[in-house]
Amino acid sequence: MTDQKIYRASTTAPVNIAVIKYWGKRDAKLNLPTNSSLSVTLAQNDLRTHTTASCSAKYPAEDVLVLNGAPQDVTGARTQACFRELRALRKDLESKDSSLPPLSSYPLKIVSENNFPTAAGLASSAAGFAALVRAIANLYELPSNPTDLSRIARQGSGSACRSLFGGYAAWEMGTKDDGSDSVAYEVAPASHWPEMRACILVVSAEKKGVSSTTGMQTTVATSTLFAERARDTVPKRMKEMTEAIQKKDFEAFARLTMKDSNSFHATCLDTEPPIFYLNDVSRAAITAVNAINQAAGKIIAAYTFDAGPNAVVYYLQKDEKEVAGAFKALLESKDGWAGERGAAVEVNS
Ligand code: 2P0
Repeated sequence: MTDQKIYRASTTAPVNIAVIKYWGKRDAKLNLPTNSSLSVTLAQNDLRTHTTASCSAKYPAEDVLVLNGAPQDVTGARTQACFRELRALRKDLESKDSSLPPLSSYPLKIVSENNFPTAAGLASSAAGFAALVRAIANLYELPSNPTDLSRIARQGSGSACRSLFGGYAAWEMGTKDDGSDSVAYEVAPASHWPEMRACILVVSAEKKGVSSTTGMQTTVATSTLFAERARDTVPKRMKEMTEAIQKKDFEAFARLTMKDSNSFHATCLDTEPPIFYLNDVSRAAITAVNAINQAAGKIIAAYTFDAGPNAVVYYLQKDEKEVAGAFKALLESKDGWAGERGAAVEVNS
C-alpha cells in the first residue's frame, strides 16, 4: 500500500547583514566567491523567513515552492542544486537503513513566509535559502551541522550560507574548485556581544534595479578597483574584523564596517556601466551617522548598505538615545522620509 502520510518540518532563518561584503564570484554555477565575507545576523523575531517543508507519496509529482502565498519557479539551477544535494544525503541514509521511509523519492512542498519586503536589499534570498535548506534537512532527519548545510545553502544564494548561524558568521571563500571548503562558520554567538543593536532605515521597499548576481559579475569583469579589493583589502579586513568582534571593540568594528561598505559601493561605481545602489536618502543617512559620531566625539554608530538604498546602522545599546533618537528626529523632519519610506525597524542582533 502507498504511504499516505505527509511528513513535515518547520524552521526559521534570520536575515544577515554583511559588515565585510561578498561581491564577485569565481564560479557562478557553484556560487564560489572571489573573497571571504563576515556578517551580523539580525534577531530572529524581527526579520526572518519561516519555512515549512513537507513531502508525501500522494503529492502531485512536481516539487512546489510557495513564497508569501505566491507559487515560485523551482526549475532554476539554484533551487534544483539544493533539492538535489539534500535528496542525495537522504538517499544515502535510506540505503544504510531500510526501515526509513523513502522520503528522497517523494515530491516536496515548501511554503515560506518573509516578514520583511522581498528583494529590497534586505538579503531576502539569504534567509530564504537558509530556511529552505534547514527545513528540508530537518524533514529528512539529516545529521548535518550548520557548516555542512551552509555548503548547500551557498548554492542557492551565496549570502545564504551565513544565515545558518546566529550572531557573527564568516563565509570562508575556500580554494577548492568543487566548493567543498567554501562554507560558513560561527565567529561568535550573539550572546558574546549582547549590547549590539541594529536599526534599519527602509529607504525603499521596491525591488532593486540591478540584481546582485548580474551586478557582481559585471564588476568582476570591468572594475580595476575590485581586483585590489578582493586580493588585498578584504583578506586584511577579515582578520581585523574578527579581532574587533572578539575584543568587542566597537570603534574598530564600526570603522571597518563603514570602510567596507564604502569600498564595495566604490567598486560598483567603478563598474562599466556604473551601478548606483545608494540614493540621496542613503547619502543623507551617511551624513546623519557622521554628525552623530562628531557630536559624540567618538564613533558610536556605523552605517552599511547592501545592493540597495536601505541603511543598516549598528550601535551599542548604551548609545541608543543618541543614535536611534537622532534618526527618529530625522525621520520625522526630512521630506521623503515620512510614512512607509522612512520606516525604522529596530532589531537586536
Ligand atoms: C553580502 N550582498 O555579503 C553582499 C553585500 C550584497 C552586498 O550577498 O548571486 O544574493 O545569490 O550569490 O548573496 C547579495 O548577493 O548573491 C549579497 P547570489 P546574493 O551580503
